Amino acid sequence: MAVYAIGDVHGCLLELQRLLQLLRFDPARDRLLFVGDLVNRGPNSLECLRFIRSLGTRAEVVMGNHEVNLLRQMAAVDAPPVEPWQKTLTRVSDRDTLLDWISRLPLMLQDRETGFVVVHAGVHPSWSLDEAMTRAGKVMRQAGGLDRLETFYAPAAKRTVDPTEPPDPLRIAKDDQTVFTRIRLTAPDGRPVWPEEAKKAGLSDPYAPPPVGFSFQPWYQVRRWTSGERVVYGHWAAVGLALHPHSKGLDTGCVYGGRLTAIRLDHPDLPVTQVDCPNHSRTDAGGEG
Ligand SMILES: [Mn+2]
Repeated sequence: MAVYAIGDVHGCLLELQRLLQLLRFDPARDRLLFVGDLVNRGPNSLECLRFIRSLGTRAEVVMGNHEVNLLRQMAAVDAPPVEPWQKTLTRVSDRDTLLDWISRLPLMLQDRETGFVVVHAGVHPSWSLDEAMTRAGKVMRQAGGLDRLETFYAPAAKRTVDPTEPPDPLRIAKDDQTVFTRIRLTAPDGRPVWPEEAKKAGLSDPYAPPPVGFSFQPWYQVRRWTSGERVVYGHWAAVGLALHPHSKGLDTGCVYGGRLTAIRLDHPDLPVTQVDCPNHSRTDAGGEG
């Protein structure tokens, strides 16, 4: 019995299947936890969704920013699909089944057996893991389900925010979803810093790891970890494999010609397992992720 976490797949189905062979993954005995970004950029996004969903309870997935983008795309009726496979998705008979499944993917999982937390990009340094879990659940209650494409993901009408009004729960949920799926750099006080701000502050490549001593640092270095906290995440291919005592970063850039990585969460000190992905050569690894 083994529990594996697997990095960002991005439609690289063949590499995923090679990795599972290498692990001798047995769905009768083992479990898989995916850090999100199953789709986009790579060649087999639709097949990845179908395959991973077909594993039922043996595979758990958290939502990545590419799943969020996909749901937004599908909710915006006039917007042309950004990738050809999304056009196919709109026509296949399991469209609704797949979109409903994706919309219900949690932003955060707490794996009882291994004690690991799974998220796509990270956990806000100012949130305890309990608070993060509560926030993730609130987002899910607003955003989970095919019928929420219209209410949660469709582009909102522009309206002026009145600072005297209490914060809008929908706005909070969308912001929290962004934190779980996109956080990388934070200010010393834990506030997330998005690429535009990092660039203005002098970071020439706001997607690359910042130099030592720079005012903004990765969320996992800013966070004051409590003993026993362990988080596995993806999303930051430009940093690559990032194994620290409390945090394990698994995005090793499969779709950019890097590797697809698995780690055993029930034995996190064992060496990781990786497959090379020489057939992929996306060159925008430093981009949005
Ligand atoms: Mn990502």
